Amino acid sequence: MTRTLVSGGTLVSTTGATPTDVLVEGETVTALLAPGTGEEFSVDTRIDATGCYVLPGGVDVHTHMQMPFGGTEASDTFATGTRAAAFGGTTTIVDFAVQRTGEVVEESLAAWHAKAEGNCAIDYGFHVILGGVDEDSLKAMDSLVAHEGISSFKLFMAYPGVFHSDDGQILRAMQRATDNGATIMMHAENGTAIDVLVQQALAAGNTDPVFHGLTRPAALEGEAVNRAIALAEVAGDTPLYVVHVSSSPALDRIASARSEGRNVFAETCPQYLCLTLEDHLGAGGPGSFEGAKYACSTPLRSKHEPHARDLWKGLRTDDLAVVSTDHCPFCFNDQKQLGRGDFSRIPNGLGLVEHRMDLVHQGVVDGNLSLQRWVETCSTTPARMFGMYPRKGTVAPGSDADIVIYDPAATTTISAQTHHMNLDHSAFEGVTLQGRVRTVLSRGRTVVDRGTWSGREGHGRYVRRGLSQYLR
Ligand code: DUC
Ligand code: ZN
Ligand code: ZN
Repeated sequence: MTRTLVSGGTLVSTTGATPTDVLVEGETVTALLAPGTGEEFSVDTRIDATGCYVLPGGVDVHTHMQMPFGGTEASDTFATGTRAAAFGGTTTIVDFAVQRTGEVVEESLAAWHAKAEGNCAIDYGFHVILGGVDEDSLKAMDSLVAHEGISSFKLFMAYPGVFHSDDGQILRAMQRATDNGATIMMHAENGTAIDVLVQQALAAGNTDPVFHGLTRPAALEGEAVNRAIALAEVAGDTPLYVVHVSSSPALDRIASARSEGRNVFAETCPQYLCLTLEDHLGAGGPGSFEGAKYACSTPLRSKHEPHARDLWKGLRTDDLAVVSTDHCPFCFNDQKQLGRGDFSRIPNGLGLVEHRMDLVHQGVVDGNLSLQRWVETCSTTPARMFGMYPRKGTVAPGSDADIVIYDPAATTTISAQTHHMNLDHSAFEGVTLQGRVRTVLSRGRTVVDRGTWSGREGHGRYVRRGLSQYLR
């Protein structure tokens, strides 16, 4: 069994930042050592982490690799997307297997396994999107929880005719989840009302990308979050996890449910912390299609309203527990063009799996978040929220040796020319951030070192997950 010693670094965890050496044997962390005391061990590899943070590999619990969506398919495969994730310090993803109305859930899941197996560079798990809630899919939830390591199901209050579930279907799925312990993940936007606004905007000749955001107002995110919280209460306090929270009204309702002690949890994504409706979705002004790069749902919010400030605050107070990416990349030169002349046809999604750790670290540098909270929101809590802790999300004896050595003194400049995602543009083109991923270990194997790839497709293994570890 190979032995690796990571020495000289500062181990950052949810509770502190302490000079610590880390001993790895095979795929597992076997000891945390006082600085310098590892010298007595005979090891195969020594990694000098002097001046660097040593942290648990990032856990991104919201990705869509090669997902068919919006008339096309997300441009990262499991191979390209997991490699890019590793370059950015993420060592586990949880992707969404999609069941559409009429499809057998187990068959949809098998199709996602077939896409991922043998192709992933890092470990991966699956949630299941239930596009069709009926007797069969409800039954399937039980067996996926019991036998397949799937403990979370995503429902959509948006996208009528595609993924949308009505309130009755949502209630039934929540009741089932109350019984089997699963978490319901909710895309909370009032899709029926949004569709009216979209049709009215198009009829008025408002076709630019910015109207994607203007027709999905924050009030309709807040309304949907409120309804989801009420339905989860009626279903017996079902564990509810609201995905891609983008706005103050949505966050307010989550905070108030949490203050009542409810099993309500939420994530946000870097795009909502860093990008805006005016500067990005509205880029180039009237007549420009540039903003299509930034069309995602929930949408980017106005810089003239306090959404981003409130989201950072929510991350500090734990009303937002997790930062994920909702990585769902579509190339500008062909895929995004589907929406030229009609914003409602722009494939929704941004490619960010590579940049989450750096972007949130910049929040630490800017004073928005503590160093410990960076690790907590990007690694430890997502692992616990989705039943992977302590195997993932911590550097501790017995945990998988998923380790990032991060140089806070170096910088990262983001560009489509240099990123590793299969994407012809970047939402953060030309942006320079403080901090840089130096070395990444996935289950004890060095996969990235100073920008050089030494990983392997197929190294990544499927992670069977347990129930959320946050329930009362
Ligand atoms: N939102 C996106 O922007 N893309 C994928 C699906 C979703 O809900
Ligand atoms: Zn969604
Ligand atoms: Zn998503």
